[in-house]
Amino acid sequence: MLRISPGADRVVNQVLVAFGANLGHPVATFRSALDVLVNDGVLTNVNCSPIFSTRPVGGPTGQPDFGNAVVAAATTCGPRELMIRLLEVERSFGRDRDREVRWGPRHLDLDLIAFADLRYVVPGLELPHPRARERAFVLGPARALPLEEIPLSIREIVRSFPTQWPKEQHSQEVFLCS
Ligand code: PH2
Ligand code: MG
Ligand code: MG
Repeated sequence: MLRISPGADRVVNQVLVAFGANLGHPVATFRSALDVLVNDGVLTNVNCSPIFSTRPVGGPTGQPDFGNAVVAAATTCGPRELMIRLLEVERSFGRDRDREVRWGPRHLDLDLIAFADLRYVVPGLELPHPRARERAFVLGPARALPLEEIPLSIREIVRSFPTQWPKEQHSQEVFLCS
């Protein structure tokens, strides 16, 4: 008899997720948040860029520098389901959207940058992320991922990203994520 394990019929998709934080301890937060996402089965086959220290783009002046990283991974979640899981993890690491300033300080920001080669727009989620290619704090870490570690379905999106960005947005590689 053919036995099908639970979830075996779920489609696997490749995704790119950007991590950002400038409150608390971004490096420790990224590692723990990634552990949660992997242990909960939300993400598998994870490849994490180094973590970069970046100057804040937008938001209030004087806020701390950010830690930023980009993760290429697989998921069996659909795009909306994945976004909901990412928002839950943000909350569990201290993010309080009711109190924060737009583009201001935050404990954890998890942005879905690409979901396979899907083009998708619903309220609260646009794919690929509409501002990713303008943001050095996404481009730098994404460019630091070896292309061969980026699954084919999202490699073209990463390859299409600019390779240069304004000098004032240059960032510094600080830690390995794993
Ligand atoms: N996120 C923002 C706004 N500005 N700047 C940097 N350097 N890194 C971020 O992750 C970031 C930002 C909104 O999410
Ligand atoms: Mg976000
Ligand atoms: Mg963001």
